[in-house]
Amino acid sequence: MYEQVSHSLLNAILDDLKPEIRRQDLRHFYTRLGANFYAIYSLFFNLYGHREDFQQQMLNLVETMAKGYINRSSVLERVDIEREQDHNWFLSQKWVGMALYTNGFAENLDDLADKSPYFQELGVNMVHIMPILMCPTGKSDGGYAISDFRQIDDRIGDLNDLRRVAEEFRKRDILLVLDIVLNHTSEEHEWAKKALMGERQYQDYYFMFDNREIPDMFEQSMPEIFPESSPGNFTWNEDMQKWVMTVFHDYQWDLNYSNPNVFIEMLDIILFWANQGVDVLRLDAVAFLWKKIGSACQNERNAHLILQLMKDCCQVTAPGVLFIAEAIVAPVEIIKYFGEDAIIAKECEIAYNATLMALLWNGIATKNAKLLYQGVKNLPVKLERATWLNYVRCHDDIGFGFDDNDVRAVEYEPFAHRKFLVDYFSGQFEGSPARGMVFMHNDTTGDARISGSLASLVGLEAGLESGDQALISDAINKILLLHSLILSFGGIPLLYNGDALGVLNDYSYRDDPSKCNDNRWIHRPKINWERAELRKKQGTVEYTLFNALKKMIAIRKETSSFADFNNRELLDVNNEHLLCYIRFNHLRPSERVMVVANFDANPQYLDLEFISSKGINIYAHFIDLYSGRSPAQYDRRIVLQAYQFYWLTEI
Ligand code: OTU
Repeated sequence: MYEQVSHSLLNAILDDLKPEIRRQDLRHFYTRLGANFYAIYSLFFNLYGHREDFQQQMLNLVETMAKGYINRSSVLERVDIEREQDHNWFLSQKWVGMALYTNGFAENLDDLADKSPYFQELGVNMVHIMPILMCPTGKSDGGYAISDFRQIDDRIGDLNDLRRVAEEFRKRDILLVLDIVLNHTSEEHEWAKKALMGERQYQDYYFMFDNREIPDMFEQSMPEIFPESSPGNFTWNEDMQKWVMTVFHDYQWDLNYSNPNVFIEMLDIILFWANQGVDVLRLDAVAFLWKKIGSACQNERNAHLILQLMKDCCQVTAPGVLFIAEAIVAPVEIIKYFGEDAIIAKECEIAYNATLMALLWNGIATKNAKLLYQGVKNLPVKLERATWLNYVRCHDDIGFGFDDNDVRAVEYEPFAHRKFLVDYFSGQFEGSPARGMVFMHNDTTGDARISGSLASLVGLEAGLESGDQALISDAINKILLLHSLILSFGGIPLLYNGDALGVLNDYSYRDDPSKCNDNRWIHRPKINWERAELRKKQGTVEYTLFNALKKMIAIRKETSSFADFNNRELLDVNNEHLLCYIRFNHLRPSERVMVVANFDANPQYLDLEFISSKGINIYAHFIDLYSGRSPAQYDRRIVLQAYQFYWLTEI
């Protein structure tokens, strides 16, 4: 958009650019800068316009983008242009993701590059390598307490190794996803160290207070994230004689985005990683980016403005790079991380579907899909060019963050129901086969979350231990059921390292002093590759799971109705044990797949007559895409066994 105030500023900035920047061929850069400049200027002004150095900061911002562009390789620039031309590329059903820790999946980055055939074997073509940057030993929060944003942890490798991974992935058409931990640094980061030395400029990168007055005001409305291991949101620093804001662990210092220097530094880091060949950046803990007294300090409007500004700037330098919002917050809040535009996502193109994840787990515990149905029905409609990351498990705990109104609508009492879920997954509920652990019980609020691997949470561990074949087979079916939904729901499915092999809880963290206070390590496994070979041996659990998922993934990729173009219709099927939706091809709506999943431990019927009003031809002949067979049918009802799913097409 052309607007005179901002454009005269743009002209002034272009005149002031450093000579080495001016000498470059910046044609594409200028076109995009011109297109986005009004938005960038407005957002930057909104956040920092009150400052005397605003114009200088604006110049710094443009120079940061220009430097980033100059450092972008021609290969990556080509990718940018290809993706500009095919701008819906990431909405295709062809993408299937997996999240892993480098040293959990392989020995190091080099070994990970060597192991990339495994991804192809399973069909995974988007790999989220969890944080690999420098962290202090012991105080690392699993990589999320970074002491140097540009250096790779030397136990894992170096930048050359990462480039090799990126190249290997690009050759195989696998997307590389890396984290950007925006919200905080380790207390050992250079900025924190300078702040510790008393440098005012760096103290202003964080939130620091001489006494409890302001911290106490903040605390009145801020929840606690790690109440057991890191209660409160501030930590007293003896050396500085100051209270430092530490929302997560006491060694993770929150960055202060009301300081434009922080914004520009972090943008520079984003562009640095974009230029290493990263396709997608997972922006960690984005809900927390803006702190305001009197609020929960999550989902603040300015947090959204910061993300919009980051997107606009990144589009100028590296438009092919996508953002994933990791905002594990209430359903109505998550949706806002796609942006505020009336139609098109202009914040993060992808967001974790934490709501679906929690609802799926609820379905497993209750053997019932009524809350799942209610929650999916009330999922706000996404913007165009925005997509979900659908997952069952990840490296974090499971929080039961669904909407209380939905919980009440299906006649559960929210507090008691969440207590039931925690009891169920920690195996304390009578008859529960789950082997999870309670994570971060909050004595004041009674809240708690759950840790545990997928396989252990659905009863595989208990089944293998007792040799109970029925339990083992139920666990396998539950794992497949959950994946059948994340693979067909609409969005990018994200598998978690080990889940395709049925990896159980790993209790070894208890013996490691740096991990024993954080039971999330129970589900951050080290893959035993000898055992993983069992995926090739018929009759093993590994074989059954791996090959079933491999097949599901292959079918997903062939099924254009599974692409994500707001093309899902949820069906009320008059049976609360079943979740059922239709996915249709957005260009050819008659081409469709009816997905139905039975959460119950008993067989259930899908009554075709009941849904005939939805345009389903009850006399049609159905074929299940997954098994290739017609489903068992009885009196115009389709029969589903315990924990069975179908992907049905009509022929
Ligand atoms: C994220 O977590 C990471 O995924 C965690 O591994 C980190 O510990 C945390 O940030 C701090 O960097 O912030 O927006 O257990 O679900 O903290 C959601 C709680 C987050 C996590 C939550 C999450």
